[in-house]
Amino acid sequence: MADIVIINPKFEISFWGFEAGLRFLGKRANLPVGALPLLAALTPTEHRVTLIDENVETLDFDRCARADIVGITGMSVQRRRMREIAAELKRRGCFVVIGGPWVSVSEDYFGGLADVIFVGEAEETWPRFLKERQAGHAARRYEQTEKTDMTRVPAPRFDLLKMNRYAFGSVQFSRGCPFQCEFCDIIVVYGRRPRIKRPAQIIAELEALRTAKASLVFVVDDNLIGNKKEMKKILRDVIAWQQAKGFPLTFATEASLDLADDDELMRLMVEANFNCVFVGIESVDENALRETKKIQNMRRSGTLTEKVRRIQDTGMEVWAGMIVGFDSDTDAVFESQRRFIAGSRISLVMVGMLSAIPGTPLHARLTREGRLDASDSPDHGTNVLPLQMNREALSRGYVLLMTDLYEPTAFFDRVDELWIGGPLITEPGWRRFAASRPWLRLRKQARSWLEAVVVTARVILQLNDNSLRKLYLGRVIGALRRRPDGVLLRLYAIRCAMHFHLHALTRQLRTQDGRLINTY
Ligand code: B12
Ligand code: SF4
Repeated sequence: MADIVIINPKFEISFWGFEAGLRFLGKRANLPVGALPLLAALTPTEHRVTLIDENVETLDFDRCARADIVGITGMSVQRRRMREIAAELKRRGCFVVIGGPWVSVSEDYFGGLADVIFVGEAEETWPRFLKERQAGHAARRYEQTEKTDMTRVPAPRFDLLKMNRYAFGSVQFSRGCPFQCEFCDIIVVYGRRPRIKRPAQIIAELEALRTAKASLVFVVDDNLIGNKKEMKKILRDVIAWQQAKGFPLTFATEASLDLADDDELMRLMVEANFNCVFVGIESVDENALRETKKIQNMRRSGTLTEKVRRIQDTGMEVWAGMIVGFDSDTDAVFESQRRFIAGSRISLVMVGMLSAIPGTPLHARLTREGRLDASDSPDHGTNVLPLQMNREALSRGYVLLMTDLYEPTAFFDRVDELWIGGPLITEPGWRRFAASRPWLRLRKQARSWLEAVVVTARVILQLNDNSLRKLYLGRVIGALRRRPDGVLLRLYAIRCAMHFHLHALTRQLRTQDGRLINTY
């Protein structure tokens, strides 16, 4: 038997980390990373596993030093902390193994600090490593030859995490994405063939989340709709489960923009109670989309704005990813993105400077062209040397764009245009079901009102910026007057908390000279 500790290191501040807004939700992190509870479930029961998420609890190095194996996971925005932790563990004589999205694309990053590394998925290699180590002949590097068969993945051990400290629960329906965007490492590591769990696996995980009293759940798929036909079947099962249980969960996820071309798929998502979908739009310029092979976003069934509106009109909010710094971008890109977003009713938009993640076709091309900054902390926030702008102009334009987007009035005008001013209602799937069930309606509305009041009160009482406090309160009262609905008000109050994070993030971007956070 081995005593195993697996660590999720502290994240650096990032767009989706929501670090500055979490206290208003009474939470410490956005959601539990998928790897920790899954690795615990993959560990044979003869071993003892302890999970430590440094984002919600203290990392006790003395405890780690007593373990036989210490595992570390992490993505790009954790890589420096991963290295610090590994160094400290090595100083204490620990046996350190490292896996996850960062080491999978940057194998040499940890050098001698890792006794073993895991590249890519680990459903087969993790149990194999444990067996081989027990037998005294573990390798130094593991990589699966075949992609994981998702129909055999066990339910994650969320019971080993402090779930009440996270804002969202998490569940994974599928892995992989059929597209081939040039900058994307997801398809390099997880492949282009979407692989989906069986309905029974998914329903069991949803049931576990319900038992753990989660209400907001992020479906952590690379692209939920990679296989539309199969996903429709899954969604029908999720709808049946939601109806049988009284709609306990509200979902958010990530999907490609071709979602807008499939009415049935959008309808099924709405009926299953998906209320937000994060979409990589990247650019409004067809030349940039062509350059980066984002063909699914190119004009065929309408303009980008029309596609976004089609999704929004079903009752789902669109969150967007945008990129500046493509080869075809000139300094006009900032204004065109600003205009597009202002007219798109998208409140949450993550803009990043084009960055080349190791292992991607973009990284290979820019290496050939001699256009990469090899530093681990590039001076201007991205390792890409842009073609038609200098680096200062790119990072300056990026920071100004983010500042304009998260200027409080601009942000809340976008929120209001979507939810307050127009005919759209939040969670229409749940509402249709609850229409003939007054108790169900009442229960959810009461809970939502309470949460809306608590979050708003925290924002008002804990914020020490008077003008922001006034603005948030004014906006919430305005929303309350025009749409007195608990579910909508809860969403609105959460938007205040999210805005505060983005406001803090953009302020940090402005005041930081040299290294910019958040893009690479
Ligand atoms: C869902 C998701 C999110 C969600 C949830 C994030 C979270 N905290 O869990 C949201 C939308 C919030 C998000 C945010 C961000 N994300 Co994200 N996200 C994903 C996505 C699509 C799936 C992640 C997931 O849960 N997968 C399921 C789990 C089970 O898979 P896994 O972690 O890979 O684990 C498997 C193996 O890697 C391995 N393994 C992992 N760790 C370990 C450790 C050991 C010891 C071993 C043996 C094995 C092992 O075993 C597991 C089973 O096979 C990935 C893409 C991807 N497929 O990785 C991007 C991804 C991880 N995100 C990325 C980024 C950059 C971010 C942000 C920084 C973006 C931003 N600027 O805001 C933020 C960080 C926010 C934060 N603090 O959480 C990048 C990271 C790049 C990299 N290569 O490091 C990825 C790869 C996508 C991309 N290219 O853009 N993300
Ligand atoms: S659609 Fe998203 S996940 Fe798929 S290849 Fe493009 S960037 Fe990657």
